[in-house]
Amino acid sequence: MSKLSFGYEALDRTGTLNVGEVPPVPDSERVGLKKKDIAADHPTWCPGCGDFSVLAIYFKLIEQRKIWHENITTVAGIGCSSRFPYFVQGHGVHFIHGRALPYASGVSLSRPDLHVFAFGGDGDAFSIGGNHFTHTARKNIRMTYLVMDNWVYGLTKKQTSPTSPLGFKSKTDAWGSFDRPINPMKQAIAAGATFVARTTHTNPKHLLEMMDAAMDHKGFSFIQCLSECVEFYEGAFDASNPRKGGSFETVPEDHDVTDEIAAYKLADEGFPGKFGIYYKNDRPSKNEQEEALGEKMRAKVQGLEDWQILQKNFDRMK
Ligand SMILES: Cc1ncc(C[n+]2csc(CCOP(=O)(O)OP(=O)(O)O)c2C)c(N)n1
Ligand code: SF4
Ligand SMILES: [Mg+2]
Repeated sequence: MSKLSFGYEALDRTGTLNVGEVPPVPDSERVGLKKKDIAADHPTWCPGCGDFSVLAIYFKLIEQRKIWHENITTVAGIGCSSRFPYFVQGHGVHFIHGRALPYASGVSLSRPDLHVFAFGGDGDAFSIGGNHFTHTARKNIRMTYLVMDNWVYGLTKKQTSPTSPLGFKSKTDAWGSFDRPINPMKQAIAAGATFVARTTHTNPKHLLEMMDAAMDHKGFSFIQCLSECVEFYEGAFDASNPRKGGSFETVPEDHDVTDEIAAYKLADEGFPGKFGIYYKNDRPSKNEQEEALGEKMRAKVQGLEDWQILQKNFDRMK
């Protein structure tokens, strides 16, 4: 299949359709994009890094959910894990350290037709980006935020992160960390995230299941994904990996995902804990509420474009 004779492939990659080419095939006839269509740069991660699995599963999800190039929206902060958007052929942003969520919020609120995926690490999410995490969760802005938690700062070569366990020896805590680690699951529930799930890079099937369920959620969906840093924290998650003698247990079938207290209890279990959806509720998202407000305003001033309504409001403030 040559690129020139099949307009839609050219359209997907360049966003333009050249004169003389056949028009794009309708959405219903498109097939899911394969890895070869979505992979961009070769990942620069160390061989064996857990982040590779997350990328592979993101590709699978894109294929399975038939997300076309023009709708792929991948946002990240700074860190090894945050290099993610470079490796995906689609719209992507490698933004400021800790600031992936404000950027993703803007995209989500202004483009209701897209599902935004934000990716990052434990440092990016809970250290420098901790405040943004709290506010994006409480505002329930529609997106999926997957944190590749490796319990360390990988990119900057081994500093203590907010999820590093007590006693962890690093370049910032040569004698072992004294600081009580945060628990991302409790943090997400307490902040008001409406979908909170836990998975691991060593179980790709489960990871795909969680990402798929998160994408169906209509508010802020958070996934903590254990992702081993083989360079600076090798073996951190062995106790959760049956291939390393550990145990992988899913959330019990009778767990009520709408019960916040039950979710905290699950989150309070010692490592390796349980994997799956801990918490989920249907509180309206900011997106839905802003959309409803917009409709109400438009109904009051029929015939005006959105920018004209805004202009009128500004004029009134003068
Ligand atoms: C404002 C700012 N402060 C500090 C840094 C240095 N820095 C880059 S990545 C990083 C931590 C990354 O850790 P994490 O988010 O856990 O990602 P990982 O590399 O482990 O995937 C830090 C402190 C920076 N780039 N910008
Ligand atoms: S330093 Fe760690 S987190 Fe970064 S690419 Fe290497 S293994 Fe992955
Ligand atoms: Mg990290």
